[in-house]
Amino acid sequence: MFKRAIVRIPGSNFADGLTSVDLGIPQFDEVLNQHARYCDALRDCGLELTVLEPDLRHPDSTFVEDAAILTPQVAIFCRPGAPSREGEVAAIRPEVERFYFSTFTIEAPGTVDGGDICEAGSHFFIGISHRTNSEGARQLAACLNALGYTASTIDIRGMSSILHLKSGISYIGDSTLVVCEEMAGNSQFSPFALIRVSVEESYGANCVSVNDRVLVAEGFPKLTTDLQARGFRPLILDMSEFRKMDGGLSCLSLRF
Ligand code: CIR
Repeated sequence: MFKRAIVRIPGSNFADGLTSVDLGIPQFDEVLNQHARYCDALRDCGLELTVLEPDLRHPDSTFVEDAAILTPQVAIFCRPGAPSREGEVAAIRPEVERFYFSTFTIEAPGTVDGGDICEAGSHFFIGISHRTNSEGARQLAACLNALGYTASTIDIRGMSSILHLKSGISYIGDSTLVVCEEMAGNSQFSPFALIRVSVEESYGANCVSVNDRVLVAEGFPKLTTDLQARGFRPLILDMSEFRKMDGGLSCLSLRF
């Protein structure tokens, strides 16, 4: 069970962040509304939130998930692969250290974005992407192994529709992975039950299990029905403005 989450309110320069999609410019009022509803949803799931002020030095800093990986024992600080995001780690470090005595930091030349890291019980999938490199994956796997977890890598660099590993897969508990079609054939997923997300609903594959609910983006009825059929309880949130900046549900919080 998660007890807490850290989020950061989007800054007024949110639209200056990185994006690879052509879905228009985010409307800032609506960005704030959607973020507020996301925070309310986490509270409804029983979490106590630490809400950080906007950080105008880093337009992408509302995507807090990319700066750290929180395990029950240790907080791992990432080294984001995009130069414009590197400073986000120093900014969030003291906020995370309020809750963690034990930390580990990915060092150069390693790069790791938290969005590439999918915890699935005692195993971690590490995406090798245009943000997370092999050296970062090696350092992270060594840290996780020392904590008693197993880890393996998945190369997503050839998948043009996916920025981060977790854009395409989510672990939602009960040995179940939600997986986009492009990744569903990966033999590493064979120990898991799969909920496959059709190409049309592929953005929905980034969902988040929070205690007894699964946060799911609005507009993906087939995925929502499939989750319900397997006994999960979807909580639907409008993510249209974050999607314009390549963001998904998981990126907006650090849950622990
Ligand atoms: C970026 O390109 O870094 C941000 N605009 C979006 C980051 C989304 N994070 C995530 O999927 N974990």
